[in-house]
Amino acid sequence: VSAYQKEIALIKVPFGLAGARNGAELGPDELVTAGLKREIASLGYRLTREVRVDCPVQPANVPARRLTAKYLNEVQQVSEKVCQEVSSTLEEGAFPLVLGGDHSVAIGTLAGLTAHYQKLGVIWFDAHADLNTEDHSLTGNMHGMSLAAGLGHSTFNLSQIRGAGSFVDPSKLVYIGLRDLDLYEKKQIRAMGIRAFTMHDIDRLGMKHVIEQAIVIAGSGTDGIHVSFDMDCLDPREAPGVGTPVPGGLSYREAHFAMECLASSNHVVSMELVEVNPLLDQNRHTARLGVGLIASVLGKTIL
Ligand code: Z70
Ligand code: MN
Ligand code: MN
Ligand code: MN
Repeated sequence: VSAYQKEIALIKVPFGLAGARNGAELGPDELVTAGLKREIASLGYRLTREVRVDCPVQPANVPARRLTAKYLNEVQQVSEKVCQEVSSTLEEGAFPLVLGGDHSVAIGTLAGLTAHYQKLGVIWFDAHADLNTEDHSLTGNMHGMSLAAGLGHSTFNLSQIRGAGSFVDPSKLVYIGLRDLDLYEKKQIRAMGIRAFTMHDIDRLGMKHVIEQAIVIAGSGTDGIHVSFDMDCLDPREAPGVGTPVPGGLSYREAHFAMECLASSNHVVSMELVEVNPLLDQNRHTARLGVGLIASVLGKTIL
């Protein structure tokens, strides 16, 4: 975040229909209750916009047949609204902070960001690659398809969202924290040559090297870096309140250090934090970690 940019918009997206289970729709309120707005204010930001995107909730009758992309219409509706809010925020010169919701909210965020930035860098913190298409997904859950939509691989993609810009450039995309990939996703990462720092790479190289490389890849020759942070990148022993916990994840310290490095890079232009699930959490612990990570990206330092 650049020092002069001290205006921020809070875009809450209580949408959970594209996730693996109920509860992600409660994420935005949980993060606010955990003290997010206090942190933002004490860092000296002016909250210029605070919106709660109107999101469809679980209909009475759940789709019976197995769909290739469940709740596609709902995801499309939400994506358009998020796109609009992110676009307006950027037009006003403020920093968009998007709170999920499941990770399908990233489709709208990317749509709004690409409308404003010609060359967007993206760092995607996640246990998962979210690269499935409607034809390849084994679950039909669209939170596992958000980057495929951003890159233009899936049938439902950014080009179907009113106001969206062009697709994300795969050479400016970096993954951090991967450890649970479907076969198709592995093939895609290799075929597209996407820079992916898996948990293996973090163990081998250390987070310092990994985040420095990620900032170079996503930050040089781009208009800025979007941080898309899926809370399931963290180890579930520390962050149990997520829809799809996968063992062997990032420690809070590693993730927190990465956020501090991102802040001092001055390249971050937006952030979203998704997949906080209060129903699976203990004592709001996961949301509190989320607030700490956001505060660090926004410039909070220990000393
Ligand atoms: C799996 C799928 C996923 C998040 C789980 C899981 C995807 N690859 N994404 N949790 N955030 O269903 O496509
Ligand atoms: Mn994800
Ligand atoms: Mn994930
Ligand atoms: Mn630079």
